[in-house]
Order: sequence, then structure tokens, then C-alpha cells
Amino acid sequence: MLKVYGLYRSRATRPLWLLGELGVPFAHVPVTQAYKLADPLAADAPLNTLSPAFRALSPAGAIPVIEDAGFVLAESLAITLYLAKKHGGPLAPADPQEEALMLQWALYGTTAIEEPALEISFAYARGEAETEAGRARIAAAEGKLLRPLAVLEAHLATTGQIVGDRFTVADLNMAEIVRYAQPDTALMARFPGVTRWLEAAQARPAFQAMWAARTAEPA
Ligand SMILES: N[C@@H](CCC(=O)N[C@@H](CS)C(=O)NCC(=O)O)C(=O)O
Repeated sequence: MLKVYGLYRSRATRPLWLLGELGVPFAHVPVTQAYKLADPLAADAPLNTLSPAFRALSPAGAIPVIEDAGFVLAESLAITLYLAKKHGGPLAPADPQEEALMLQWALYGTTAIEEPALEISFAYARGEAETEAGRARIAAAEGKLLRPLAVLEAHLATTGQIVGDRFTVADLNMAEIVRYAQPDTALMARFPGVTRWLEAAQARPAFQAMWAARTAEPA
């Protein structure tokens, strides 16, 4: 059976959400991030990103990773694109052009949006939005996001989706990247089309199921 390595409280949300959309059964192996543990190499440490058994699968030491009948794949966005293409259906690319566009938007999301959006996510999670230094960090991240979110806003004004006129793995990938900026309601309010599209993606039953499992996981 397909195995997904990585806690729900990580970028493993991406394949975990997608597998819910596809209805594909899988075994979940809850590998945790080493930085969350006092001594990740201790004999009694839970399986983590520094555990030798996990490093044998993932030399980069990062989650998520999947193992599909002996095929091992890392990088969350490569995993979702692989799984969507393998299992087909409306979430998958319909032709090589759609596949290329899905790759284009995945790369744009990860290079132009993910890092500053994560800055915002961490700042809010750590309660730094209340401090002057935190507000300065958030403002700097907002500055980096204005242009790519405007690109996304203009793009979504065409069909309302990232690729084609239906919900696909490209929407799922981008939604999981933009989610990191969501706590910044003032920023999101400047992009009503992006906000509507993100909320529609997050209203899907498979997202809701993934989110419930994530919320149930210890922080
Ligand atoms: N670009 C990679 C990033 C993977 C990544 O950095 N994962 C984090 C958790 S979300 C991780 O495993 N960090 C390892 C650690 O902190 O020990 C992907 O999208 O899969």
C-alpha cells in the first residue's frame, strides 16, 4: 500500500489532502520534524527527519516523502503532481499543456510566494504580530507578496481556477502555499478574488477532513 511519511502539521498536508480528494487508500507514517525534539537521535526518539531509517528514504531529511510500490519520492509538489497524474480524473492534467501549466504554477508558488507567506505564518503562530519587531517582519513579507498575489488575483479573474476551469491539483498546491499568509487578514482583504478562491478550496470535504486530522495532532 502507498505510504505517506510526515506529520499532518507539515507540508504533508498537500499529499494528504490530495489523497482524500482521490479516494486513494494509504498508510500514514507520522514522521516528525527533528527540530521539534530535544534529542532527535536518542534511542527512544520517535521517527523523525534525522532518524537513520528515515534518512535512508530521504537524504534531504525533509517531510513529506511517499513510497509507492518501491518508488520513493520527496518534495510535496512533485508528490501531488505525480499522484494526480497516476490516478487521473478531473484533478489531473488533461493534456501536456495543462501538465506544463500545473508545473509552472507550482514553481511560481514555491519560488515567489511560499517563503514570505511562511514568514507571516510563523510570525502569527508565535504571537509576534503583537511586537514591533514582528510587525516589521510581517510588513517586509507583505511587501514581497504584493506582486505575486496581484498576479494570482488577475489570473483567477479569468476562469476562477489555476489551470482550466475546474478544481485541479494546481489549485490544491497553490492553496496550500497561500494558506500560510491567511492569518494576515489585512493583506488578504486586498485580494478578494484570491480570498474567495482559497475559501472555496478549503470548503471542500477532503480539505476539511485533512484539516480535522491536522487539528487533532499535537502541536
Ligand atoms: N520543498 C520541500 C520542503 C520540505 C520541508 O522543508 N519540510 C519540513 C516540514 S514542512 C521538514 O521536513 N523539515 C525538516 C526538519 O525541520 O527537520 C517540500 O515541499 O516538500
